Amino acid sequence: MPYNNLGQFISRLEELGELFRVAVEVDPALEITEIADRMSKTGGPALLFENVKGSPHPLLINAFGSFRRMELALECESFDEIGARLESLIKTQPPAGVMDKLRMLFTLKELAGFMPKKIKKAPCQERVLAGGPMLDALPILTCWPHDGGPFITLPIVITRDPDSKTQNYGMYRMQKFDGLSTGMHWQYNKDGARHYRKYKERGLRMEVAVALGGPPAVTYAATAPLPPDIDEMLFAGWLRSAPVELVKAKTLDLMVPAESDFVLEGYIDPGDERIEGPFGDHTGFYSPADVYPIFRITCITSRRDAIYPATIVGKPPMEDCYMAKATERIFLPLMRLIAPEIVDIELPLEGVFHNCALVSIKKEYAGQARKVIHALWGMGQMASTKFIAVFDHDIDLRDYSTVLWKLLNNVDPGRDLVLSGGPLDALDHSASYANYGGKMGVDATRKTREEGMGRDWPDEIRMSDEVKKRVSERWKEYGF
Ligand SMILES: Cc1cc2nc3c(=O)[nH]c(=O)nc-3n(C[C@H](O)[C@H](O)[C@H](O)COP(=O)(O)O)c2cc1C
Ligand SMILES: [Mn+2]
Repeated sequence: MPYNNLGQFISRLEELGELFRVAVEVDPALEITEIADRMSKTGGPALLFENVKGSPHPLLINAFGSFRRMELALECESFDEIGARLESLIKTQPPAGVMDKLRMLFTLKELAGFMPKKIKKAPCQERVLAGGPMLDALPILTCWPHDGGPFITLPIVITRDPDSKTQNYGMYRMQKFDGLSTGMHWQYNKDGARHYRKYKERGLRMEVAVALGGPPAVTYAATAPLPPDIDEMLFAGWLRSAPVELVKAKTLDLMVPAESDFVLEGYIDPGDERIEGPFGDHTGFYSPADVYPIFRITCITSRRDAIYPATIVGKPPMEDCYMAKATERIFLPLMRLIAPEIVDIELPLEGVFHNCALVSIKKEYAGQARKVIHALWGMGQMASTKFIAVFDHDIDLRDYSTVLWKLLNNVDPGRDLVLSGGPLDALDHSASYANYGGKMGVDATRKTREEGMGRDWPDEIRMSDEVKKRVSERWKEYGF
């Protein structure tokens, strides 16, 4: 049974011993971060803080913070199981060009049952707050000592494309400026930012709704790197095998997830921007202050029993790592649509997802590793990847010792590097300029003559099965 709301997910976590309630008063400024960070680093449970200083609302954190809890959130045994479902969905389609396939994928009749359902009366509107410093009631965390202020860290930001009229749901952190306004940190390559640029160019006010909480699949879907104009709520419905219920926002022409815990309603005026940050980010460094739009709040609706969801990011591993690992597995079939030779992909946590991709391929012709490197540098959010290393298919990318062994032994830097430049992730601090800098691809596959290898590639050492078997059988006899 899919979870209809956050409360049901919390009950399930509690049943399975995956949640701990903290009854004593805790400070949302830094104290919760230190507690949650210790839990993240030691494989601890989700935490429900029932008594957060200055707020009547309980705060949930680390609910997605392990493979097990992320699997529970998506109601699967493994993320690969969802990847396989997506793969079989792709295969149900008639042959077509890659882009047609991608577009058609989300209009298939197999998905018709998972289309969002509009309802009239919704739990997220049981209470309505309008006027006064509305945000002050929420237990918004100040995460790290040098942060620019408190930040809403698990928001589902809802905007509408003024041309296609489709809604986007993206997770972008929001700095609380005062009781009525926040920053809106959508990076240049995200759908929310794309929408905002259109409103700004046309001098139009942009309606924005922000949902907090609700079913875990809805929260996860806002983090998923879906192609533009593909509805995250249809994706969430498909993930949980039940449609997401939406209700019209009280004061906006936007639909919001009906089971949300809170919904902030408001707008962004064209060019109404200010400095946001710094923020202790998921790279393990502070991302610098920069100019972003200001979200002005006109009303907040909520459930009667609303729980405030939060996360903290910082040096990996943190809660967001498990959300991103789910994405790595679920989206592998989509990457194969564009580069079918890809066998596997591993985004090491230390590379914080945008800095490093390890890829294995079934290599069949000269230059194929380079082809895959260039394909990934042109593919959605993968386009901002800084380092890509490509290996032959017979390697386990999660066996980092073997990965390093191949990388260090198979590569001639004079021949096997692809040095390039292009857009980088907004959080890369090593580049000379924001969002743009150098990139490196490494071909760590076996090289052929056509690829400039002037000698025969050596065979890898492997003992014969017959001798291995004989030694295993005689092992006791040796007397070790
Ligand atoms: C906890 C968390 C915080 C995030 N914060 C931001 C952020 O502040 N800005 C941003 O552009 N992306 C952020 N992301 C990544 C986006 O949610 C992700 O790229 C998503 O695909 C964006 O949706 P979109 O493709 O519809 O724009 C965050 C992800 C997580 C899990
Ligand atoms: Mn999107």
